[in-house]
Amino acid sequence: MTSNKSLLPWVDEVASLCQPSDVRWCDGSESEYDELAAMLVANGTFTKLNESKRPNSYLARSDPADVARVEERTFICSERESDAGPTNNWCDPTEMKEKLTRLYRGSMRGRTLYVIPYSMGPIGSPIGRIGVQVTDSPYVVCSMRIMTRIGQAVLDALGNGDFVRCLHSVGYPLADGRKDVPWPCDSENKHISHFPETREVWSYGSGYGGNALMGKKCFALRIASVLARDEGWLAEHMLIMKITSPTGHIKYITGAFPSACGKTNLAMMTPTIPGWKIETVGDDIAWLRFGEDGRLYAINPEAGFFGVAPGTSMANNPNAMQAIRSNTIFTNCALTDDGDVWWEGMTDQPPEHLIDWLGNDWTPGCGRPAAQPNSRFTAPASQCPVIASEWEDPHGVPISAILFGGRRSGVVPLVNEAPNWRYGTFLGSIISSEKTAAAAGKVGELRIDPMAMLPFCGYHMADYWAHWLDMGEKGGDKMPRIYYVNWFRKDANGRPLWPGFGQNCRVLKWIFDRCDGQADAQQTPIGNLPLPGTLDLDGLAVAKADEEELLRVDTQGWLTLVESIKQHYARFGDRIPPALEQELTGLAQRLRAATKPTKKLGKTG
Ligand code: GTP
Ligand code: SPV
Ligand code: MN
Repeated sequence: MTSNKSLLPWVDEVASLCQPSDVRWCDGSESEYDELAAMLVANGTFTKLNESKRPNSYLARSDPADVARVEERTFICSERESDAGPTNNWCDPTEMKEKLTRLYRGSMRGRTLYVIPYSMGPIGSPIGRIGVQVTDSPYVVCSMRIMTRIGQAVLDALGNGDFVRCLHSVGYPLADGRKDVPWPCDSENKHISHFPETREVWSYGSGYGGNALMGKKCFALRIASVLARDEGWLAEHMLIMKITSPTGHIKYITGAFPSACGKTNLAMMTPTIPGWKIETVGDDIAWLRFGEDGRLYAINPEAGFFGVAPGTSMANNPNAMQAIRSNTIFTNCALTDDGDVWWEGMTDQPPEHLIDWLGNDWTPGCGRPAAQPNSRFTAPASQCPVIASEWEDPHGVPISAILFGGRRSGVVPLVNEAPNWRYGTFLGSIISSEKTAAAAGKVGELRIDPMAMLPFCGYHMADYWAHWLDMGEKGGDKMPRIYYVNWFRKDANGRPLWPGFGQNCRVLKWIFDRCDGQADAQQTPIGNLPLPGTLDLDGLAVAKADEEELLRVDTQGWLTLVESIKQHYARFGDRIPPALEQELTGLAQRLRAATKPTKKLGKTG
């Protein structure tokens, strides 16, 4: 099994603390998956979907108190509080471990402890990393088998090497005759705790998504961002896509958008301009490193999609719909009378009857959503019809451009190019977005979510920006170009101005051409915008006035934004990199002088 000198003692230690009735090492085989899935069906966690409609697929309904990531229960327990910074919840690591040790004591009684060795990135990739998750949730085992690469091959690759220790318990022991429930959790006592110095994650009380699938946000972002800082690379909340132009030229682009703001949809979109091709490398997380040629290369550390279900349809994301046709776990979606799944936006007309995500009868017009707004599908990336052939290249793909984006009904234009890495880093540091159902809390509230990493950066946010600037210094003119995009701008009456989804390729085409010095731009106080008429809107019914509004620099809106950025930056005190302060001052000055006419740039300007 394993000869790793620290793995066996660690598993023994966890077992003696959590007191499971059994310990099982996961081999990652299909038969193991089938056995666990059958057990989950018997226990009521899974409903097997109609085999002829959705082969080898299941629907899980969670506890209504466990439906999303819990940011207020997420902690960065660095030794020094100042290393966690003002955007993270901090707790002294010794104190947190004492507290969690009390919660973990006996927390797996009556259950099996599963040991999941997993690889983030292709097994053996020089950029990849290994983690071991110990969990008492078979739902998590099944999900991890889709989302990561698990099993004996990982132990073989690990040898006696280092791994990230991830301890997870749903916190629902079956002691003293207590009966199991379909979705065990301890929602009152959830803790998602990270120990960056010792590369550990201790998660307790939740079985859902990023709280429980440790490879995702806990390891691949919070712990990995610390590794990346220490080792000179980047761990980012980014999709990775491959774009092929009609002349056969290829570029790879990454994009950071906050949770539920369009990464999965952009990564596998069907472009509407003839001759262009989009393929998927990753839909949520990117690890980026300098290659031998000095360029930045990205790998997708994951092996599956944990995608937002509502809004996904054959009309706007056929590739996702095909990726989830089989071998998929659905969580908190609605169940149709013929044993399939449904969610808001899947079809124009809802079915006449459903079982909603809470297990109740549902009919159209009843006033309740049938699927939970953060309901999700868990599907193998290999099933995506437009998965790029190089998606598992252990060396990654070279990146030409990085997009930042958010959900903003106003102020932020459709696309804006940073003239250089430093200003691009500044734009990343100020992206703001309306909150979504991906995290517990109020939806729609505007918040600044730097680099879409607010809930995922494992250290001080200002140090993280300094690291970005430092990477730019190292990479020089080989760094990707940076763009700030917004698919969600509305007019004064709340009408969306931009159709989004496959039509976003029009913006991607402009970016692609800009990278080659083939598209015109105009310099504005906030950055380089498409010169009117340069965005290819052929065949698209966007009114001239709407196009102007999409590309309008809302000077007043930006001046107000500058004030909120000042407050945002003030939170970081003197740890804020001076370069970003200078970019902010420069932006404010240009906005104040904005009454002057704009300057036309040539194709390479
Ligand atoms: P996480 O997995 O939480 O990180 O989300 P994500 O960034 O991958 O977002 P995703 O692509 O799943 O989209 C979230 C929601 O936004 C879905 O309901 C989509 O239908 C919707 N959406 C995605 N792209 C667009 C777009 O271009 N325009 C509009 N209007 N909605 C979009
Ligand atoms: C996100 O919230 O950004 C997600 C879902 O991708 S979760 O895995 O729950 O973090
Ligand atoms: Mn995400």
